[in-house]
Amino acid sequence: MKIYIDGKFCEKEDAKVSVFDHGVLYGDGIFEGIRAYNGRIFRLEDHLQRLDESARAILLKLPLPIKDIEKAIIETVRLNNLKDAYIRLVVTRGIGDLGLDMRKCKGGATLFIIADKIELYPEEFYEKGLTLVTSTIRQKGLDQVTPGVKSLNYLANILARAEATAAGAQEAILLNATGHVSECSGDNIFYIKDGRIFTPPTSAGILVGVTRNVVMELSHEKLGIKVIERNFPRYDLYGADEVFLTGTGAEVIAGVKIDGRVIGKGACGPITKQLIKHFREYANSTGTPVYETAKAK
Ligand code: PXG
Repeated sequence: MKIYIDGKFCEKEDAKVSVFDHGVLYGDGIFEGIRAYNGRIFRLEDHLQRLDESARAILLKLPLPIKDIEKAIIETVRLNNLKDAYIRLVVTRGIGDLGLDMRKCKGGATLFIIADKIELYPEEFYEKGLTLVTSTIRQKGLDQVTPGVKSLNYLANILARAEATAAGAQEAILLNATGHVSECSGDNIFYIKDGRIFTPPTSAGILVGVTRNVVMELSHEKLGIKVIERNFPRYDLYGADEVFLTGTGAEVIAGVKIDGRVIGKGACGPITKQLIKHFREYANSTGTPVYETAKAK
């Protein structure tokens, strides 16, 4: 496996960052999780735009222009000979001293890119759906570093996921400070009631997922259903006809049991099934080509 790190490619064993890197010392950095389908990188521009916005939000100067980061991503996938891939891009503050002062990271940000085979939920989960629990951990408020910044501070999400695992579930729902549903530890959340589709708005404290946006577009274009963004309590999920999650890793997947309550008929429902189908068709027919020079968009 070839890893990109600060302008060079090296073997996995040699891909190392310093113990003085503020990404390691403080979680001071940002990342993106991106997928490639069939030799094309899915919604690469959207991920790069979010990366750029996250960098601005944390006063981080990206080590390369976005166009060059794009080239480095494509090259990483190409060198690893991958058609379907999970790409992790990380930008840390770089090497500093033991203090908090970002000005001490004089060498500038460190950028690394890993492209690996994807690990999916087994196909049966897409038919049977996932079990979810509400986490005891609250979503960060908008007055903190907003959840919209994809920062290297994922401890709350990791601990929420651990609660799900301990409860025999696959994902955890995070409520925000007002008790409204925000998102899951690594996915956005939607519910369907009487043919209408709802999802929490940005103001609920969410990462604005690339998959979330694609599903909102597909729902409108393919099903004629305009997704409604609104705040709701978890009780609306308990009474929903269908619940589904979206994320780069999970794609579109149903949630069929929440805090012990069975949702709808307890399996992936008809509208979620349609969205899974449309998402897969779309994902396999779009994206930035890795192995051709011609731009297919
Ligand atoms: N919310 C959070 C908190 C996320 O981390 C999403 C929503 C979905 O966003 P995208 O752009 O992917 O549709 C994410 C991203 C994993 C894993 O291993 C998942 C994410 C990040 C890191 C790891 O499942 N999801």
